[in-house]
Amino acid sequence: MSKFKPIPTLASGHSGIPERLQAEAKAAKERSYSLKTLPESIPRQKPLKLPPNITQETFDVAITALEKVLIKQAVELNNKPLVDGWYMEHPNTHDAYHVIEQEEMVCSAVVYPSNASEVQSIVKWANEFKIPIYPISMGRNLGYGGAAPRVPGSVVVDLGRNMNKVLNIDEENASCMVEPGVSYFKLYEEVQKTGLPLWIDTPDLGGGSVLGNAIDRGVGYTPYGDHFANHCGMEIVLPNGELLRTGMGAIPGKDGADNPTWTCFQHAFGPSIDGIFSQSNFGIVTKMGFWLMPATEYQSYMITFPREDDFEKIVDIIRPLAVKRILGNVPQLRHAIQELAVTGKPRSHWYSGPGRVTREAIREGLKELPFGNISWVFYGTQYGDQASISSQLALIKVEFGKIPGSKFYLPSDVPADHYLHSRVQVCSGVPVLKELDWLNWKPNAAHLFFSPITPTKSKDARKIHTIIEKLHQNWGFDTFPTLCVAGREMHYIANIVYNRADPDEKSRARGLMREMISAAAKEGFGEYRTHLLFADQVAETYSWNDGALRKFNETIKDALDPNGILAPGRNGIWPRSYRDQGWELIGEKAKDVTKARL
Ligand code: EUG
Repeated sequence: MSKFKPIPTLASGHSGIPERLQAEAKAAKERSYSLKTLPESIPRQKPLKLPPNITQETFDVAITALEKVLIKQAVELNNKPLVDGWYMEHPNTHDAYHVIEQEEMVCSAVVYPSNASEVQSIVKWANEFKIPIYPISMGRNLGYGGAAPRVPGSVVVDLGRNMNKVLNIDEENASCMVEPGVSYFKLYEEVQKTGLPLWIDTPDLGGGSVLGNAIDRGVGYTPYGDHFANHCGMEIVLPNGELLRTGMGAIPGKDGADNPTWTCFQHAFGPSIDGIFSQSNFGIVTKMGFWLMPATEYQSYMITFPREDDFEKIVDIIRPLAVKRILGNVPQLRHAIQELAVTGKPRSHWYSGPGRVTREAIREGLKELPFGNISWVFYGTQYGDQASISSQLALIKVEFGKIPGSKFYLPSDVPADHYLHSRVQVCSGVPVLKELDWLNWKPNAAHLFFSPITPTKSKDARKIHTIIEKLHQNWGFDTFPTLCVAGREMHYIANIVYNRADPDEKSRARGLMREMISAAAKEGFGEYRTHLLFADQVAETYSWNDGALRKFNETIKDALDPNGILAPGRNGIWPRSYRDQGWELIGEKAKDVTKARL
């Protein structure tokens, strides 16, 4: 008998696991908990965190008023013990992967709207009481802040719980329209139910919100992997409570229907404004359209490379293949250490000495795997009919074959439990859980992503890799590089895995993050996305011409949200009333985010 309650299923709630993954989820959770030394929760050390400048009395009045504007009794105070939980049972009260004290970045309450009109009411309520609200779709932005509000004491607006419908699947247009609480798992199941030959695109893990991930400009791995690029049409509640539709959705459909071209054409007429609602705090997206990919034949593969310094050659071979779109999706280049990590075995299985896992230990560990002493692995997938896949693969083999000792493998060449089989699923739009396993590297593991953009050119990629590698060495962390190839650029994702129970590790993770952001910026590199606590520092690196971009964002923010109620500080955008009050984590403050005003 398992000591755990069954993991919530999709049938029991929007955020649950599909039936097909029950057994796998149970096993993954048990592995994760077998390494956990932290208790499930500890008693709260601090009183309920109120919004800034709000007394208990005003807060009580405000909460009573908030309950009245909602159909359901749908407000919960955040006064119970905080539970980090597990991936499929994650909190909406704080960041499950806290990089500072668990209790520092918490909300005062969570509210659950049931429709856009209730979201409008909540926004009006926030303006009336001057209480900051922090919308989440599902709160699985893990590694980037999870469900935590940047301003503690904010009221989290959990859109997903009651707004989780796939509103439409359009067979002919190959598109869909979703609400914030639709996960990749759920969209996949819903598309399967239609029996239509359509694919969704999923990131490495399937629990996240399709809408939320896209407005954070997340990435998946089919040819539709750029999620924001493949969205079409948004409905948005503005910070003044007004409801807006973008793109062709701004034209009223006949007799009150949705406009039939809403999910066909992105830009419509006039300025293309969808982008300003991604990675911002300018509006709450309540509906979003996405293109689905017509199902096709496909072939996944992996190529291994023996030497560390094959890196340059690999990158320069990838570039023309990617730019010519012979590589049709978002392939990944990973370091050999990830081959060890993704087995799910803890770090201690591979290395018990002091400091970082040594190259020697990686070499030894690789003997347990089928590929010998490798340094890099390229995970690719080709699409189309068999004839085009064959001709693409022939080209790809010739190109990578120029690197001595490189080896090409199909899924049929590797053992049934090898990670390549998981890539086969992800790269054909089947959401999985497998990627969770490499979090077992450490006990009580949490992770934090450092995500710079590098041109797909060997010199640049080497520069970024060297910065990351050296600073990981300085701060005592193993380096986990995953390069997600978009084409002319690659998202270099360095995953810092740390033990949540160890304050020293957390402090070093913060130091490492801070120094990587700053060292990368000195060379002209910047991040595509970051954890909430580093958003100010990253936003500040986009400083060209005396911070023209920041000023532009502030102008929009102040015009749309004069009371500064919507997610203040998200992506480094602070409303006027918060600016220069000590909130921005820049300059001296960036040196120790624990000293921040929180
Ligand atoms: C990954 C990729 C991302 C990201 C976080 C994680 C992949 C990890 C391309 O974007 O933001 C294996």
